[in-house]
Amino acid sequence: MLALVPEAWADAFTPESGGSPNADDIDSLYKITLYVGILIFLIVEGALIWALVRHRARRGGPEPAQIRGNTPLELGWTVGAGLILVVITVVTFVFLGDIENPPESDAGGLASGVEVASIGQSEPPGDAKTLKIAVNGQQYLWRYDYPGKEIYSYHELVVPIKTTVTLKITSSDVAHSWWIPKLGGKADAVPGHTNQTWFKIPKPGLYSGQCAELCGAGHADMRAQVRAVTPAEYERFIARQKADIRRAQTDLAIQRRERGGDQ
Ligand SMILES: [Cu+2]
Repeated sequence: MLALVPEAWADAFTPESGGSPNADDIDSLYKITLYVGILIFLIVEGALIWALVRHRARRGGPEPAQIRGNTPLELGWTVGAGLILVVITVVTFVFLGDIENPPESDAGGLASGVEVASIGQSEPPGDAKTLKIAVNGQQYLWRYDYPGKEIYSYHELVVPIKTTVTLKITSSDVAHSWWIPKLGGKADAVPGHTNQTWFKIPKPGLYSGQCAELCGAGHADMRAQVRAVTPAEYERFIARQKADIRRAQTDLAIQRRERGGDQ
């Protein structure tokens, strides 16, 4: 019954993709290597089975030729395997740049120049036009700090579509791992160290994932969610979140004063 759940299959034999260009590139790279592997497997196993059948011992048949070593053949498959390795290495490096380096946001995304400044974010040169979110893993939840003063959320990260979002990932207790399969590779969240990853989501949607590093008794509950919305909805979310946090702080201050100030 567990195997019948569609989610259990995800993309069965290949990485999930479709939420972000880097996830698509990882998926393509994986498939290229997988298909080369399948082709070689079929050739090797095919030749083996063919030889077993063709040259099997027959009752009363002649003694088969006893062959030891074949220099051209041995050189051939050594050089052949080397060449395949070189090709896979070159193809990997062709993809690697696009997987690692965050691209610019698309037209219609949030972080395109002026808007970035308006949400209180200063851009270091050479690192322009991405929305930076600080991700913090904690037993057993994820906290997201958005650009601007004291705007954060837990569990669900809300981001604008068509916008390159770079994540600075760390942890405040033990090692966790950030992973939303459809949005790209996983990144470890390690105390005292910051890892970076990115995604750019083309259309509104909900993407879910799960902490991918056994981090304690509540690890199974340490899920994560990314909600992609239009830039306008994102701005509204930020404004609402800001107001909610401020109201909670004011309420707390009032409560403290009513109880006598020192509690
Ligand atoms: Cu965990």
